[in-house]
Amino acid sequence: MAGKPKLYYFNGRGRMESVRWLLAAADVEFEEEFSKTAEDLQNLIKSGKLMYQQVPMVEIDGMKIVQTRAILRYIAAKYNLYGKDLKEQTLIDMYVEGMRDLYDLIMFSPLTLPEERGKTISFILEKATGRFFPVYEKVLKDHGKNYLVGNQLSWADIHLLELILMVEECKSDVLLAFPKLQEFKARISKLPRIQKFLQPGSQRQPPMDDAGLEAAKKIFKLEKGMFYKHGSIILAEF
Ligand code: GTS
Repeated sequence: MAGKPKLYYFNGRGRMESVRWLLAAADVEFEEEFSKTAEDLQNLIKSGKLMYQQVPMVEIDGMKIVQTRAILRYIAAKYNLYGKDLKEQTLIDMYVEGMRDLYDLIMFSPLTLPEERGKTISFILEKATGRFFPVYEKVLKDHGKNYLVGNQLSWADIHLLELILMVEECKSDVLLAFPKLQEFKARISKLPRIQKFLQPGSQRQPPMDDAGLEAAKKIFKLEKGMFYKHGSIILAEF
């Protein structure tokens, strides 16, 4: 029997968190190796395991998969969370890619310059409530089903719940005007595997705090000053 998948990243959410969510939803146990210092990452690079000298990387089924979306797509397909045909897969891709646009804004927001932080949060909330959440609210309302695609749990549902919880960390009542998303959140959160992952002690990571941010800056050598500017420019150097 194949061993557990092994995840290589730093000890934080970042790009790997969605992989953790998807594996948990698929009820797959996994191991993690954290790069805790720049030296750890350099050693991993020297080992030749990272195709682009970047993490995330996941060892699974004899492969060393890099590129977050490739990792997620493989896991989704392998564990039957990627629709039943090409049309459903494309719909799942369309939903997930939209979610990732918003997700990336949130993921990079801790790198915002302190004086831009308020603007960044407003920008995230504006995009969440004005652009992305209305799409998923309408999908659920129009087809009246429990899941976004094909009336069965998919990667899109898992990613949407993860995203909703992240946006709620910015503003706890952000779903106020989205009754279908409120129901969706309650429903998906109650699925036993998800419920387990949401409980303390799971491999779910907490939001980035100042210590985590400082560690990540050192590991990825961001200390020279690459900072995110409220969504319009990905990284602005100063
Ligand atoms: N497109 C890649 C993916 O989606 O996996 C980007 C990976 C990436 O940029 N990884 C960063 C890295 O390894 C770490 S993080 O941004 O995910 O925190 N950076 C080191 C480097 O030298 O690029």
